[in-house]
Amino acid sequence: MGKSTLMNALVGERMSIITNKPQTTRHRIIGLLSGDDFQIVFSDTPGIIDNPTYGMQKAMNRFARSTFEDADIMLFVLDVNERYPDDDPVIEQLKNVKVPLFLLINKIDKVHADKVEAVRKIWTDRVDFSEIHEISALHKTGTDQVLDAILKRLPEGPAYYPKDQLTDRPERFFVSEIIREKILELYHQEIPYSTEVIIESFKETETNKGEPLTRISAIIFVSRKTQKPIIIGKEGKSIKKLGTEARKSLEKWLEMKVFLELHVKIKEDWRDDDRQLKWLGYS
Ligand SMILES: Nc1nc2c(ncn2[C@@H]2O[C@H](COP(=O)(O)OP(=O)(O)O)[C@@H](O)[C@H]2O)c(=O)[nH]1
Ligand SMILES: [Mg+2]
Repeated sequence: MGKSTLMNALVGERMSIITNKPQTTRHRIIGLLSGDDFQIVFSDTPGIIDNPTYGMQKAMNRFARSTFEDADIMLFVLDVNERYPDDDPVIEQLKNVKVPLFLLINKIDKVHADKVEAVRKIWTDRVDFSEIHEISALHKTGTDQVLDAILKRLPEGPAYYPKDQLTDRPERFFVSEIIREKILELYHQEIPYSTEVIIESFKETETNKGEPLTRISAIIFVSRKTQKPIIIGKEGKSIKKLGTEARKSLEKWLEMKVFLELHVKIKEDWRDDDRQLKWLGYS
């Protein structure tokens, strides 16, 4: 845990949503960092899910695995408190990495130094890493050193993106992610995992006082009939709270006033429906 937090720390903009729940990141998201003579293309991915049940999860695994094919440097972010059994398929995958492979022991702010040392020892014996760094992605401890190490090993080549570009995703994508982040925070159990957010319209206008205003209309798709009343809540209380929290977060991100409208629709079993998955960007 800490992949998305790390990418945000390194790119310096809020690219990926972060929650304390697993499977928050569903897509491969690119964050760009350009200097006078370099460009780093960071690729934040979902974690690999052991036993994917839904088509959506299989797609998430494909996004995660695709980085094994085209990355010049691989960063394996390990939560210092996380354990992997010896036969974990992730370990086998790491052993097959052909490019420089960094172990980043994350969340060192949460444990004593001897714990970090013990984890380092275990993983040094397990996998032949090119480098090991101890970091706190949250507090940006050790992240500058990671950046320097990446720059030292970055192959030479042309810049793929314009220097001022920060990501390959349109603004609308981040708007839907910010709403999804609030759903992950406010709802429990299966609800956030059964939900997808689609931006129906996104318009920059003005308030009647002439201040900039973005009007956003979003649809929340759930995968079962019974989930709709849960999203809405008693007398609409839950969705009202979601709307307020999401609007505040969007106003911060867009740096202007936001008018947000939320609708809930049922898309029966969308997580296993190839057509829907394609439409929702999971292919
Ligand atoms: N204490 C601490 N928490 C962290 C650190 N890095 C990430 N977290 C928290 O761990 C959780 C998961 O982080 P996230 O970046 O979404 O992990 P991902 O699933 O690998 O992308 C969030 O609640 C983060 O705030 C860290 O260095 N220290
Ligand atoms: Mg993530």
